[in-house]
Amino acid sequence: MSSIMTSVANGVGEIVLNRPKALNALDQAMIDDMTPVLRDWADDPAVETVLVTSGIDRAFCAGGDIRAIREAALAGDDAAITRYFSSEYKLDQLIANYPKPYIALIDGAAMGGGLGISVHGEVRVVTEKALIAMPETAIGFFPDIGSTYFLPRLPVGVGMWLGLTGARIRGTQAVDVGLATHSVSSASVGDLAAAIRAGTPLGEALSAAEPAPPAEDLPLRAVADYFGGDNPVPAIVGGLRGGDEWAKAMAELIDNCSPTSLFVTAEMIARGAQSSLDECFDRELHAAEQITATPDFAEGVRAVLVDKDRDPSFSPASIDDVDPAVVRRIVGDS
Ligand code: QUE
Repeated sequence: MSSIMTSVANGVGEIVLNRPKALNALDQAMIDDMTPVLRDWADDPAVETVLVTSGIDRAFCAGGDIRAIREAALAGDDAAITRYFSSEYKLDQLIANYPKPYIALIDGAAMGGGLGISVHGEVRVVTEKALIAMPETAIGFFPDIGSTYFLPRLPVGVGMWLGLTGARIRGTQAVDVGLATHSVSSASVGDLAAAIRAGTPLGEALSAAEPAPPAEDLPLRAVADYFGGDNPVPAIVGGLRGGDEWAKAMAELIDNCSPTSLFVTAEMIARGAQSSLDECFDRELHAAEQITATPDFAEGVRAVLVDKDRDPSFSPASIDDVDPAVVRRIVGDS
C-alpha cells in the first residue's frame, strides 16, 4: 500500500489517507490502491460501513496529482492522462453507487479530487476546519470528479458560483448548501472516529459529538442574483464588475482564472444539469483529455503549484477573446 492505510474491525472498514508531502492529493497509486479495497469490501460480510479519514493535520485531500498530470501532458503521454482520469472517475462512481454506508470525515481542506472521494458518499461530516472548493478554473482545468452533476443540483447559483470562482466555503456552510450532511467540532472529530471504529451506530456517535461552531451565513441571495440566471460567462462577469463589494471580490477571483476554463466550466455545468451522473463522468473524461493538452493547463499548474508565483499568462487572456470552437472541442458533443 502506498499512501493509504486500511483496516477492518467491528464491521468498519477504514481507509486513512496519508500522503503528507502533498496534502493527500490523490496520485495514481492511491487511486489504484483504494479501488480494489472498496470493491472487496462491497461484498465482504465483515464490512458493514466504510470510514474514510485523513492521517494528516491540515487536509482531508487537496485534489488530484495535478503536477504529475502536467508532466505527462508536457511529455505527450496521453495514455497516462487517460489512465489517471478514467481510474479516478471510476473510483468516484464506485463511491457514488456504494452498497454500504460510506462515511467521510473532513477536518481540513477537501478540494477537487478530494471532493470526488467524499461528496459522492452517503455521509460527509465536516468540522469548522473543513475548507471546501472546486478551484480548477485557476489552473486552466475545470471542475470534474462528477461535480458537473452535483454542482447544478445545489441551491440556485451555488454550483456556478463555486465552479467559476473556485470560492472556498467552510464548515457548516458546506452543510447549508448540501455538500456535507453533518457537522461536528474539530475537537470532537477524533472521538467521533473512535466511536465509529468501535462499531457505535452512526446516529448515536453523531449525537454524542459536540456541534461545530457555525460559520457565517453564505450570501445566498447574492449568489442566486449574480450566478443563478443561466447567463453566459460575459454577462455573469459584467454583472459582478458592476455589483456590490462581494460581487467585485468575486470578479477578482475570476480575473485569476483561465478565460477558456471559465467558458468550459459554464457549459459543462449547464449540460450536467440535464445529464445522469454517468453521462457527466463521460463528458468530463473527454474534456479532461482535451483541456490538459492546452497551454492554459500547463501554464495554470505552473503558476499555482510548480513556481507558485500565482501569475499565469493565459491565452487568450480575456474572456472577450475566447474561441467558441475551442470550447466546443473541449466539451465535446455529448
Ligand atoms: C486547483 C486544483 C488543485 C490545486 C489548486 C488549484 C489540485 C491539487 C492541489 C494541490 C495542493 C497542494 C498540494 C498538492 C496539490 O492544488 O487539484 O500536491 O500539496 O491537487 O487551484 O485542482
